[in-house]
Amino acid sequence: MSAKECDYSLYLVTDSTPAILGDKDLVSVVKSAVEGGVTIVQYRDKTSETADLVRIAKEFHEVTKAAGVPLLINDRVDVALAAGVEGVHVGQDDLDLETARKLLGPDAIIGVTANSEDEALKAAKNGADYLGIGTVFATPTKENTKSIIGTAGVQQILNSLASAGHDVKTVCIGGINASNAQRVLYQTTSPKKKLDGIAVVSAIMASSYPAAAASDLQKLIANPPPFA
Ligand code: TZP
Ligand code: MG
Repeated sequence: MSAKECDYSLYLVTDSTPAILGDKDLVSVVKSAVEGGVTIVQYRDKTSETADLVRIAKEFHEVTKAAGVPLLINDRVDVALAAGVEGVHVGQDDLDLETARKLLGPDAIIGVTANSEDEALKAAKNGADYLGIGTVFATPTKENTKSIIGTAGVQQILNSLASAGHDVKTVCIGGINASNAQRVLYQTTSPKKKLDGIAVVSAIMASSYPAAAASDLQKLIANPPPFA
């Protein structure tokens, strides 16, 4: 399976802040999460210096590569290139998708944050491999988010992507954990399109048992929700 055809079902976004990571070792948490069943990892770090970002990205990559799990870098195309990882995730205020694609090439995985139908349609049209849709629920992990769109907002975005004929992959993010993951998947699904996965930060990064947290989430995702 090429990196492009990757499994988005359980998408881990890392967080190195003490409020979430506690005194755990960052690379060990990622290793445990991958062992527990995370299928794709995004290294998100808003504070480290560039040289540290590249060094940590390379450490992550040793772990993810061995497991066949793609590694993406948040915001920083230069760091992705320097570390030789599989791709990037860019927000609406980051380097634009077209430039990121030019720099990284056709085989790179490029994801874009989408908060609205317009943002989603534009990113899909411009060749994003996947969209990170959100914020679904309010979360202390990222307080300065734009609007909270709920599961209904995610479903509306999925519907308009399907109506426009886009088969872009989709995950959603924001406040998702083991107690609501199945509901999120169920409530966002429409006859036209369903999410390819869920993205979490604190549900895994803040856990004292990241491998168990990941495998519990993976079981919930893999089993049909009991709502239907
Ligand atoms: N983008 C939208 S919400 C969010 C990001 C990076 C943080 C999600 O964190 P958590 O802990 O999974 O709610
Ligand atoms: Mg960003």
